[in-house]
Order: sequence, then C-alpha cells, then structure tokens
Amino acid sequence: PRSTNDFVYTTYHDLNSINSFMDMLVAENSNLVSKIEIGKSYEGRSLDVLKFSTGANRPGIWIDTGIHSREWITPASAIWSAKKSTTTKLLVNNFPTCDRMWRKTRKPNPGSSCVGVDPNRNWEVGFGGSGASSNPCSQTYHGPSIHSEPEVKAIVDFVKSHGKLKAFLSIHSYSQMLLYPYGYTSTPAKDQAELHELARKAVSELQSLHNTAYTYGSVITTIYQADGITIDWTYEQGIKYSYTFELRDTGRYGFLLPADQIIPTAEETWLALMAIMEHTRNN
Ligand code: ING
Ligand code: ZN
Repeated sequence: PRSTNDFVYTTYHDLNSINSFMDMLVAENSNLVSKIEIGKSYEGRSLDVLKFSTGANRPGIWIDTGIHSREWITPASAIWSAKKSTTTKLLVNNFPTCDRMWRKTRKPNPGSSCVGVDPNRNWEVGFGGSGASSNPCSQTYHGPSIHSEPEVKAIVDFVKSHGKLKAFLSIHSYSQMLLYPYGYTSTPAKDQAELHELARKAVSELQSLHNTAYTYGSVITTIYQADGITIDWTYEQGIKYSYTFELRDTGRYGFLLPADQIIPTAEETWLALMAIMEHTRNN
C-alpha cells in the first residue's frame, strides 16, 4: 500500500508491513502523529511509540498492544484505532512468525534451554510472588530480576520520563475481560469503586455494538493472582486509570482469532477506549 487508505485492515500483518503503516501514518499526519523510538528489543528491533499530540506538555494516555506476541488481534485492533484516531490515540509491537504461539520475550536464560521471560510478570510490584513462576521454562517466568527485559525497561523509562500519563491501557487477548489493579494482592486498590464503575460503563458501551459480553473486576478476583504485572506497577506509579483489556474471544479460536473479526473487535473496543479516555479527560 502507498497510503494508509490502501492499507488492508481486514488481515494480520507482519512487522515490516506494520512498520510501513506507522511511517505512512506519520507522513500523512505530521501535525498530529510522531514516532518515538523508546528502546530496542532483545533481538534488536526498534520499540516504537506512536505519539498522537496536538500540543506540548499535555497529559497523556498510554496504550500498548502485542506485548505478548501470540495475541495478534491486539496490534491489529491498534492499527485500526490509530487510523481512526487521525480522523476523530495507540501503539503496536512486533511478533515473531516462527512460533505462532510464542508469548514471552526472546532473551535466552543462562543455564536453561528455555528462552524468554513473561513481560507481564517482570514488573517491580509484587515481583517474584507466587502469581508468577521462577522456572525459565514456564510461560509466566518472572525473569532473573526486576525490569530485566529491555522491552519492559523501555516502557518503565518512558513512563517515568513522561511523568504525566493519566491512563495506561495494556491490551491483551483473549477472554473478553476488562481488568484493573491489583493482581498481586487482594487488598482493594484505593480507587477500586471508581475503577469498577468506569469498567462497567466501558464494558456496557462495548457490548452495545455487537453484543460481545465482557466480565470485569480486579485481576486477582476476576482471573487469578498475578505478580509483577504491568498495571500494578503503573497504578503504583500514580496512573489511576490503569487497565488491561483481554479482547476476543472466550476460547473458541483463542489466540488464532479469524481475521474477519479484526474490524468488529477494533470497533467495539474503540467504544470502551473512548469511555475510558473521556472519563480520564474529565477527571
Ligand atoms: N493473560 C494475562 C496473563 O498475563 C492477566 C492475564 C491480565 C494477568 C492482566 C495479569 C494482568 O496471565 C494473557 N492473555 O496474557
Ligand atoms: Zn497477554
């Protein structure tokens, strides 16, 4: 494609194609969109943030997708939302094509033949607790130390240096859930009532489009104890509106969600994102 108008939103794309989408979007909307390289992955790929901004020193909203590589629907939705944002804010990441079900980072583990760390167990808050594994072969291996993964450290540095993020939305798949802190403790977050009510509203907006049902609540009460997760760290950094989405579906296709569900998923998710962004702006 020569422009983001020709880009095919109804299929899953490889990293090259996603990178060229980002560059085209920046070129076409240079007054709104810019690309910031916040670091490099273990395998040396750039970690790029698309920044949607109309003025300096404004508060911001972070959205990450594809931090777990096999969750393909999440960058696909983000691409659609990034395009949509240029006409009415989001981020993409990479995925290896060699193992479609890969989840973790790519860094080798010394002394083990198993590769990678779970980037959703590598964060400081609750690091190393029982809701993560110390076994390098586990899908939820927390890694050798806090923020050991370059992909996690890059986001940590970005969040700290930005200093004004008001919302942090970390998009995963699958299970159709909207989750807020905490995962590491059953002590309710101090903003639990507000986070819960906003989740209810966002989920009801989402369901209004295609009748897709979401459950919602804190991570620990809705799924399971999970230690060292992204949103517990961002919440304790003072980013009140820290949420994780688990997009479609509930298991029929799981990570292998058919491409004909990209647009409906993106469209319904957009409504929930708007509800959270509006509330963030007004509070
Ligand atoms: N599931 C999440 C996982 O990392 C989750 C569930 C979400 C845990 C948010 C903690 C916080 O186990 C997926 N699909 O990655
Ligand atoms: Zn995930």
